[in-house]
Amino acid sequence: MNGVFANSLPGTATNFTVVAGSGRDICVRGLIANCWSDLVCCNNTGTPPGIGSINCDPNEPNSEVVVVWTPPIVYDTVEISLNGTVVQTISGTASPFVTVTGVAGIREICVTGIIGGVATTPACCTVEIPNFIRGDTNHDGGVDIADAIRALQELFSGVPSLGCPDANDANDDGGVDIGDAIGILQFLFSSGSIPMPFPNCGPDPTSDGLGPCTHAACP
Ligand SMILES: [Ca+2]
Ligand SMILES: [Ca+2]
Repeated sequence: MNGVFANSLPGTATNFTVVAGSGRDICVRGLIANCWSDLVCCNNTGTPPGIGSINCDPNEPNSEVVVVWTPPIVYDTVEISLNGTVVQTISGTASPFVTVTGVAGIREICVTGIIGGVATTPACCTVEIPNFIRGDTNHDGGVDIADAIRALQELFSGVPSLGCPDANDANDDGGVDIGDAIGILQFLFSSGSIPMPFPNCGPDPTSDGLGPCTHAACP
């Protein structure tokens, strides 16, 4: 295969199986009375079997996702990509799981097997780890008086939320209420502070029951 000896079979053999898509020149010759026949070759261009199903388990406070898959064959290597960029490459004989770090926001993770230089169809999952600026109620990238006003409007004037309750939870107590508007005002005008990830975009370091988060300032 690809110019390298792979196997020797009895003269009565009529078939030999290689992994589909190994992409190599496969050549056969016969030996009789100490004389070799000419080589007869073909190119194995089939598509190797895909990686199968994968499971993605987000660890939200650490911005990590544990990815586990069940490879049907042993690949040469396995590539793990995050939003289309390969972030890890492991040996096909390594245990079929990795931890992908630095995941924040809505992201697609894909696992692709590579064998003989041919890539399988990737198996993908989509994970969502909240990525937001705490206290930035109006999603403009900073925290100022407009965020306190917006928080009050959402609570008392029917103004719709912009889709990230974690950002509205300015005091990080796991709920959205008047205390968050007060928290923003105390941060702006007295000695109050706003918990992480403020002032940056980031995940929520404390678990809570607040729903999904999409924050315009943290794509
Ligand atoms: Ca703001
Ligand atoms: Ca709160």
